[in-house]
Amino acid sequence: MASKRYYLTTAIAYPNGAPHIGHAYEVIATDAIARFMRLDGYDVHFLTGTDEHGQKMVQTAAKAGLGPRELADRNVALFRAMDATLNISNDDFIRTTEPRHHASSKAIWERMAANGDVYLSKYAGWYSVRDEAFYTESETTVGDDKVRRGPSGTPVEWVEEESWFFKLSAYQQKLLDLYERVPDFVLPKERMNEVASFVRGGLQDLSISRTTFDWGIPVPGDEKHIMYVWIDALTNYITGVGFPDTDSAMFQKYWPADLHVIGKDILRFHAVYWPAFLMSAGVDVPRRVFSHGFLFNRGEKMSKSVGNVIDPVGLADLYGVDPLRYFFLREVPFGQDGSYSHEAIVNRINADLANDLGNLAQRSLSMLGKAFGGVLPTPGAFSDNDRTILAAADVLIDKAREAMATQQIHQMLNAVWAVVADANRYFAGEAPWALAKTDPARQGTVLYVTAEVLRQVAILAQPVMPTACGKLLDILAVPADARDFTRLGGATRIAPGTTLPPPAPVFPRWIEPAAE
Ligand code: ME8
Repeated sequence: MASKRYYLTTAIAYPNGAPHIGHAYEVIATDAIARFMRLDGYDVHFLTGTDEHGQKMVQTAAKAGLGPRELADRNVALFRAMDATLNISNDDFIRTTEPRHHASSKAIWERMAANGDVYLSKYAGWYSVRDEAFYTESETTVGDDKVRRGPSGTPVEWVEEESWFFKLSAYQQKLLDLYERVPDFVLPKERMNEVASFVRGGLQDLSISRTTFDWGIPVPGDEKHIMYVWIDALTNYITGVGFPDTDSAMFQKYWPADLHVIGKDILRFHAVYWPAFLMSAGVDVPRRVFSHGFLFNRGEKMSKSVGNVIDPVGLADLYGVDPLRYFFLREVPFGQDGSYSHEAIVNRINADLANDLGNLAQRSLSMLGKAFGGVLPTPGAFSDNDRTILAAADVLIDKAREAMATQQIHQMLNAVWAVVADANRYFAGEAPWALAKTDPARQGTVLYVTAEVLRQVAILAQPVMPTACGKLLDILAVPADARDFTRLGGATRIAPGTTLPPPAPVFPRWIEPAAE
């Protein structure tokens, strides 16, 4: 079914260094959304990759005594390794140095030029290499240190050279119309308002080529110019689905993209420039740009045992991949800034995972093992308490879909963990351990209801913790083909009579290593 397809992307990272925690956060969040949509029956295409051209790459490479290609190759290997470690389920990884991307960037340029939106002039103004962005004089300030900086605080340098320009000014009204027609084109909403007021303030034409270095994609018909890196970078999103072959099955199926996930520092490129380029090229605009916040280390020592680990692969090794994924997505409301620290991570691991979910699973399933030989009993008539907790589990899928429709991943997790808390209260209140002698049938019903709630929780938390929830579903003996979202909401229940394997702990506690 055509409507059940979903195309989502991360930003493509500059491979001028090793991946950092911000890169990990973005790809983890996008992966959770991709997995959620797949489990919800969508045919998903998930693209990530690297943005390899531009002056920043040239400068960083030169400092390291490398060519830009060599620097990219080294770091791309680290990005791919990080994605593998973090269990990222991307369908493709694009490098902007690939021939398919050069062809696609040339094609979008030619389409914009054919539409009359590209002209030759001279650029004289400020440029931040760190941001790869042009700034007007009024956007810059000179600090006490006499260094002139752009609005993001990065140093700018004076650039004066012949340049091709894009008629961005011609797109002001069309962009405002887009924002009005699609009010959630940018989320969170506050960010949409900021973008719209920026555009209402007027748009200047954009310099889109450089002549002072040659690490980039040559401008068609004027090869002494290379494209401004953002023209080529943004185009990766259509290259990834087969552009310029707009008749290809890939392009037909997946474009326009449903979601570009990016950080707040690059919103203007995605919400202003990118739709304008696409309109000019006669290509549909994406459906949504979600701008996430920034993550900050609270600055403390991350672990007594490993020292100051802050690289994402080190953190995953230390805390475990799924606990780390859970921590970021539960702790930081998606769209807002957040901070992370050893203490905060350990707190989530021990409170939410080991205590709330892990203990409930371990206690109820080992009781099932002892009292019923691991065979899930047929429940008796449900009591009001049984019906209440089952109903809470049954509405979770609706709540989760509602939260995820606007990428509120933390809300989805909040809803699931509220049911975990309810289930713990239910379990404590029903005291099934005390029923073993007095009313074994009732004990069986309580354990059955608990297992059913655990099943729904485990299915719903899979997008965030794929491996751990897979293990939990294994010990609940849920067949591999019965773990998608069609199995939620009370349509099916965990099958009585199933023999469960002996329970193994899925969410270990963090135990602080003894101080030396
Ligand atoms: O901007 N916390 O690449 P990049 C959260 N190549 N997210 C962060 C972050 C932090 N501390 N630091 C960076 C680029 N990010 C361009 C993108 S897309 C066509 C081109 C996010 O490697 C940042 O906001 O500097 C961006 O979404 C992504 O990491 C890559 O940043």
